[in-house]
Amino acid sequence: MTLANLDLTQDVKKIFSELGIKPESYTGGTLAVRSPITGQEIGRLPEITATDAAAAIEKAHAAFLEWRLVPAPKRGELVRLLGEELRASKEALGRLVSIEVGKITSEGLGEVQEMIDICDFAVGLSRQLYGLTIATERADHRMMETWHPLGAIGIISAFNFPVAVWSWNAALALVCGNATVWKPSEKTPLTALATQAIFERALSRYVAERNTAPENLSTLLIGGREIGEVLVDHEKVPLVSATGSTAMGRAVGPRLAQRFARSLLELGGNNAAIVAPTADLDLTLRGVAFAAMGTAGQRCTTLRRLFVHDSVYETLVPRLAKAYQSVTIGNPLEGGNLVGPLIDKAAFEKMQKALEAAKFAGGKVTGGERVNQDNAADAYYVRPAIIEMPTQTGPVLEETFAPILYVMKYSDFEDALRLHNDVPQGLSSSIFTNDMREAETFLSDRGSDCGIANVNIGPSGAEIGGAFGGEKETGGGRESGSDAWKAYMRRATNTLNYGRTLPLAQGVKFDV
Ligand code: UN1
Repeated sequence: MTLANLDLTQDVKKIFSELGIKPESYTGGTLAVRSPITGQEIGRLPEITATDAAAAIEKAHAAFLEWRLVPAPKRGELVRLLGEELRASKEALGRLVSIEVGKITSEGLGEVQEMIDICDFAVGLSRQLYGLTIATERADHRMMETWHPLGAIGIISAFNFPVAVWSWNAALALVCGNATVWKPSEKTPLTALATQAIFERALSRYVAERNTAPENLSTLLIGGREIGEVLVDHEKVPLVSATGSTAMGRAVGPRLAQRFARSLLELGGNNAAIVAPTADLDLTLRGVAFAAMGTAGQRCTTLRRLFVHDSVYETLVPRLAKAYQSVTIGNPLEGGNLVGPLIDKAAFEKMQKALEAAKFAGGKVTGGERVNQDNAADAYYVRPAIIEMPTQTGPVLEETFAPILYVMKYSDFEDALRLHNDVPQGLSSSIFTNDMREAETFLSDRGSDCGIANVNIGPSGAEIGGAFGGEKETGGGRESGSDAWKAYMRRATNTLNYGRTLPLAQGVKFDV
């Protein structure tokens, strides 16, 4: 079937009826949603007003006041059920992700798998919210740390991981004793609606099993920027976790700081890989191809800059260019296609602007043109672009959310390392090498300055077990695995005197 004849509204209807969502929740509203696969409208959602959003946040705060009293392992039980419901709805939600974002089927399903994985992680975590006991300088005293729930946590998510980002935050926030309030991207409210319905299923099972849970533990706010602002400015929201562009982070961060609320920022990346003389080139080729072209270049971890040693440049780069020419582009729901569409026309235009700027800066561009245009006028499919750049200038320093890979030649490892770090962003990074010194140097304190640094795998596709996030303009936040849970709790230091005297710290005397 050609794209022009494809009607995705039937698919959406089917998925929503499977999830028990009524048509009035996604038709007849003011927020139009388009599928990037065809460009056709697939839903119209009612939007919340700023006043109602503020009232919903108050209710979420009330939910937090109750939920924090439930023992953490019991809270974990709710997240366990959420994981089960996600398993049951994996096909449906994964397909909806593909329809709303344009991801190929395995990536749509992979996104739901990430949600399931973080639920499993959070269930274990619900029995491991531990603090330290610290040696005190006073006799008959004990000093310890206790971690307490924080409040109603704001979550602002981007279109490219429309549901996984919610789950990384929500699964942890919930076991940590918080309520959540979610403002998804305006481009992907359908998957948000579906996720909220799945959460509610888990919640009703939890309550049916005679557990206590307040209402409004998870709140979904559908709306535009002004609704995000309500969330950011609301005094009952102690933390906002925001994923999106650096520009968004620049707007959100200071507003939160103004009222001394916390921010967890996951902003732009400009991820690079170094291909060293000893690299396994077959493995490198596959690693680079997935990281640079996968998800049509629309991951924050997408590989955007490649530094290739001059001894392997002439072998690797033509092979890479060939892979770019032959990669299958088209309907992401059809098996066999590896590159789906860009999210919308604006994304296409930004990509073309970057290509122009690269040419102007002396870049040799292969690919980047629109394809499949005749079939669906409002869908934006492109051939991924590979650009040989003489130097790291102009658009190479920016994150363009599209499949563009800038390739640069190097001869000295230290030079490559310096250029690698010489961009404003600091999310993810890789080196392809079999030289132990290079690999270890890359991971060392004078190596990659990113939050994620890999050897012999690409920079994208991180597992949930590690802390995810980056430095510099990427915003400094960490979510998902490791001890990222600490961001969703407040720490209290407790000192306890079990003696009969009152020694003061630092030897202070104050006898009244
Ligand atoms: C993002 O693009 O916003 O590491 C997050 C990855 C995924 C997450 C990407 N696990 O590519």
